[in-house]
Amino acid sequence: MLYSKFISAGLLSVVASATVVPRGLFAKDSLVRRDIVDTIISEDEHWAEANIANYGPEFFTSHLAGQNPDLLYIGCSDSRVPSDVFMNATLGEVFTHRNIANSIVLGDPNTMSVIDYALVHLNVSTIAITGHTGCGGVKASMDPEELEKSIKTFIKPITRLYQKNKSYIDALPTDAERQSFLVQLNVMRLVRLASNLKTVTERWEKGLPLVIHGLVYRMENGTLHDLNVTVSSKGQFDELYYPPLKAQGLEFCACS
Ligand SMILES: *[C@@H]1O[C@H](CO)[C@@H](O)[C@H](O)[C@H]1NC(C)=O
Ligand SMILES: *[C@@H]1O[C@H](CO)[C@@H](O)[C@H](O)[C@H]1NC(C)=O
Ligand SMILES: *[C@@H]1O[C@H](CO)[C@@H](O)[C@H](O)[C@H]1NC(C)=O
Ligand SMILES: *[C@@H]1O[C@H](CO)[C@@H](O)[C@H](O)[C@H]1NC(C)=O
Ligand SMILES: CC(=O)N[C@H]1CO[C@H](CO)[C@@H](O)[C@@H]1O
Repeated sequence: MLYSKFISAGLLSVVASATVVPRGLFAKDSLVRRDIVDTIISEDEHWAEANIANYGPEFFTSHLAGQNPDLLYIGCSDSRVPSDVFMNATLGEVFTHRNIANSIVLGDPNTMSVIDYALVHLNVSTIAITGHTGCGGVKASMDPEELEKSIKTFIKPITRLYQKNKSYIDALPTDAERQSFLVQLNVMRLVRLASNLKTVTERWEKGLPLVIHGLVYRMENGTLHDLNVTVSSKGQFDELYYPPLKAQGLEFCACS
């Protein structure tokens, strides 16, 4: 099957680590709330001083005139998927939007304003829509009944995606495979949806470059995985990537 590679490639494998992971600065058992803020203020002071020591005051002042990032990153809010950290990005490089399950929900002014601002005002040339293995929002979308209304509403498009492909997903052998597959299918859905947004198609109509990528971050080992559903012109997703999915009996809407 054409897309069966997606299933095994994204598998969750839980590996017990023998080495000692650096202790969290904000470990809940040792700090009260006030200490957390003291900690971030003092950690920030060290970070700012170290950057000035290494690169000079221009490390900060060179950015005062404005930003000119090339990349819009859309990812999950999950604390274990910190995009600037895993991309080793520095100031001015990445315009970032993170929310529950790296969603783009039509009619949500938060996400839409980020996308419109990035495209129209910042002129970014690349969008990276990035899911991740072990995504709690995607997992919850398969059984959303007990969730708070705000969350249930926000992830409803993923619930619909699951329901539309339920018998396929349910037939996968393990929970980890079901979730991993839905994470990947959801990113594909979002690449398709993004490629139909007005500000996106307008940019293409003007002949400006814009490439939209679908990626998955693997929490197991910190690597980014390209789903190879890259689009750089109008209609490309439907031409290249949707037909083989449809032929397999998988489907999703570009409309929610
Ligand atoms: C992160 O990027 C900086 C340059 O911005 C580089 O000096 C550093 O080696 C990079 N870190 C890693 C782990 O690659
Ligand atoms: C926007 O970026 C493209 C390259 O990605 C460049 O050709 C164009 O001149 C830029 N437009 C503005 C207004 O900066
Ligand atoms: C990370 O994990 C994936 C599968 O879980 C594997 O295919 C990939 O090679 C791993 N990469 C590294 C650098 O360990
Ligand atoms: C995407 O393409 C790269 C490079 O050709 C390949 O290594 C990777 O396995 C592909 N990913 C999927 C999901 O097919
Ligand atoms: C390929 C496949 O099994 N597709 C299924 C996705 O789920 C829906 C709803 O359960 C089925 O109708 C499809 O056949």
